[in-house]
Formats: sequence, structure tokens, C-alpha cells
Amino acid sequence: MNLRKPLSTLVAVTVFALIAAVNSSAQAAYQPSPENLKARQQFQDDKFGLFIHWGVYSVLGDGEWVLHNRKLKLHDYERLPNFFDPEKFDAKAWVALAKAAGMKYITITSRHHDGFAMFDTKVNDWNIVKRTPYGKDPLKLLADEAQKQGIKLFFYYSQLDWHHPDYYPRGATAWENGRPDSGNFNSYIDDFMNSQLRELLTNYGPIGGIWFDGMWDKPNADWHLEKTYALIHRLQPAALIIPNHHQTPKPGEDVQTFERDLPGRNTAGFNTTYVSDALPLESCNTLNGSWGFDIGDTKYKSPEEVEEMLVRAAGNNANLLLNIGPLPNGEIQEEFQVRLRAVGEWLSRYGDTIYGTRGGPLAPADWGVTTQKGNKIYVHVLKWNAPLLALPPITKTISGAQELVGGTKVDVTQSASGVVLKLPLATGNETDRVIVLSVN
Ligand code: FHN
Repeated sequence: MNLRKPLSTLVAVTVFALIAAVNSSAQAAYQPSPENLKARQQFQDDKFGLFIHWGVYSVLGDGEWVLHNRKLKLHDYERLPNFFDPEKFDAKAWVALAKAAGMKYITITSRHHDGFAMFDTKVNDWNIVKRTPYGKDPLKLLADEAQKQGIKLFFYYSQLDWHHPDYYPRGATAWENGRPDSGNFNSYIDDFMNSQLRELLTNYGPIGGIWFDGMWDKPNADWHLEKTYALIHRLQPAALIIPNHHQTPKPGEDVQTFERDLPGRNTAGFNTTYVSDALPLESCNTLNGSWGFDIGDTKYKSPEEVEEMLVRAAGNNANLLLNIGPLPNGEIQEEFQVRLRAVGEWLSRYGDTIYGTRGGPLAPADWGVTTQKGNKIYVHVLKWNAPLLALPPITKTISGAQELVGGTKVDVTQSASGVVLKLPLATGNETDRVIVLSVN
């Protein structure tokens, strides 16, 4: 008898079960406040957010990693803020654009891996107010405007820092950029980073939360997460902690996020395949191919592609956080605006099947996904041209089925072995044919 396969399978299953148990007990040790739990639900209802990568790197039009990718010395990079003068920045227009796109929250880089603060920090002078001719705090303007227009604002915060001397020992992305070969990592976190976070959680009104990134640079370091997370939850109990560390969720975290992937897929190669069944989920992606402004990137996704991403995210019980990189002068380029508005127009018709829903009863598949809300199941047919669609069994009894658009009745047969829908003819240009099932 060949014992090898069953044994290795057994080992894998046991290891997986152990990891899952450790994760869920770690999460269980953290008791979110009632405000936090409410904010999580609201976050899940919101479904669609605007991600913004904007910093002094935008001046070079070569993405937010330009400092690292060109292996620049810090004293050269430090010239950049002198050219950053976003005189066209209009917080009102940015927030209005997000709203026109049907987005319910904005997540903006308060600082990226270059460590440059896009806000008025008093902790050091490597920031927009002290170093640029602009001299103002765009995050404050944005926070006030977001508050006014009723949309939530989250701050992306890079834990990785290519500029601060105390980010030492350096991590996987280190290169010789002119920093001293010494530094105090504990002080970097406790004195510097936590003080900046305190500013972000104190000076900008109620914020949606903090979106962390960069821990993957030093995965084995002690990041004092407990202390940082407690600080955030103490200052604003409803603020959500969303860590992009690509690992299984840790105590104190409120949302599990996936970069350029639907939950559990890991086509990107750096995401975990573990998917929390307790936390809200989010998947982020770019509207072209870049996060920060890249002058040569014209790989814009069409509105239909974005709509499909959003629908597939919702069917996977996740939000979509869609990124744009504004220009250094503060404008959002026309190509982004046109696409975002088109998605918003589509959402004005299809939004009911997305906002406020949770992943539906059927596993997402190539043909499409399901979402659900109250006594409705929304069958989102994304890729299926045959007249009949056979689905796995649905436990609830279906009392009626109709097309979302037009309301035409749809023939449905339900049995213990599954559900068959007689689909309306595709017109050829619909992103998503939605069949609404009424269930008891
Ligand atoms: O290195 C960053 C990258 O620049 C960008 O901010 C993305 C957004 O999810 N996250 C990092 C890589 O994981």
C-alpha cells in the first residue's frame, strides 16, 4: 500500500487546521469595541472605495517606487519636494469624483515608502508643509471635504521607510542610499511612527481607519503591533486597521486585504491563500497598471473591466479598492475621470445588487457570482452565452425570478439537484446580466 500520498495529505490538512486554529484564537483574543463592529459592517456595505497614491514621487512620473527602482541617493531625492507644487489640487473635486464613481470611501497615502509625509506632521520636517512650495496640508483639506460630502477617509501609512535613519536594521528592499549603518528600530516605531499615527488620528476628525503597508519588508521584525493597534483603537475606536502584510490576520486587525487578487487566489504570488471568515475582506487593484502616477502607463482598464472586478469582489464577499495616481499638479487625469464616471453611471442602475450585499450562497465561478441581501439573491451572469444556466442547489425556496433591468420574468426550475435559469438573450454588450431571485 502506498502510504505516501494519504500521509502527506494528512500532514497538510493538520498543518492547515493548526494554522487556522492559531489564527482564529489569536483573533478571538481581540475584542473589538461595539463602534468598531458597527464600522466593519458599514465597511462591508460600502463595497467600493477609491485608492489614491500621491506623493512627491509623482513629479518624476515613474511610480511611487522610483527612489528605490533608480537606486537614488537620499540627498538627490530630497530635491524633489522643491518641485512639488500641486496648485490644481481641489479636494472638493476629488471627493466629488469619488462620489460620482459610486465610491463610498477614499484611502489616500499619508506617506509611502519614501517616508515623505503628505500631511502636517510635527514629528520631523520631511513633510509637505515644511519642504514644498505648496506649504499646505492636502489631507486636512481632503478630510474636511470628505466630512462635508459624507464619504469616509482612510489613511494609507507605510511602515517601511527608505528615508528615516532609525528604520534599521533595514529590510529586503534596502540599498546604499546614504543613510548611516545604525539606528534604533524601537524608537522608529514607538517615538516616530506612533507619534505620526497619533497626529493622523487626532487632527483630521473621525477617520475610517489606517491602511498599513510595508511590514513585508521585515517580516520577522518585532513591529510592536499590539501597542500601535491599541493606540489607534484607543484614539478612535471605530477606526479600522487594514494591514497589507500579506499574512494571516493578527489580533487587533479589523479587515483582511488582498493586493491585486480576489480573496484566497494569490495569482500575484505574495498574498496568503488563507481567507478570514470573521473579518471584512477587501481587494485592491489599479485603474491602469500603476499605483503612483506613471507617465508611460496607458494600460487603462475599461469601465466594463472595472465593473466585472467589482462584481466579482462582491461575489467573493469583498470590497474593491480601486487605485488612481493623481498628477503632481493635483489634477486627476481625464482618462481616469471618464472611466470612474462611467462606472458610477453603471452603478446607479446596478448598485442595489452590490451595496449592502454579502457574498451569495453559490461559490464564485467563471460564469459569474451571486450576492445576497434580505430575501433577494442576485445572480450576476458575467460569462455565459447559452440559453440555460444550471446552478448548484440553493437551500432557500425560490418564489420568483426576474431580470434586474426591465423586470422581465425569468423561468426558473428548482430541485434538490440544483437550479436552472432560462436566461434572457444577451445583447452582446452587457457586463453583467443580473437575475434577481426572491427567496423565502
Ligand atoms: O509597495 C507597495 C506598492 O507601492 C503599493 O502601495 C501597493 C498597494 O497595495 N502595496 C505595496 C506592495 O505590497
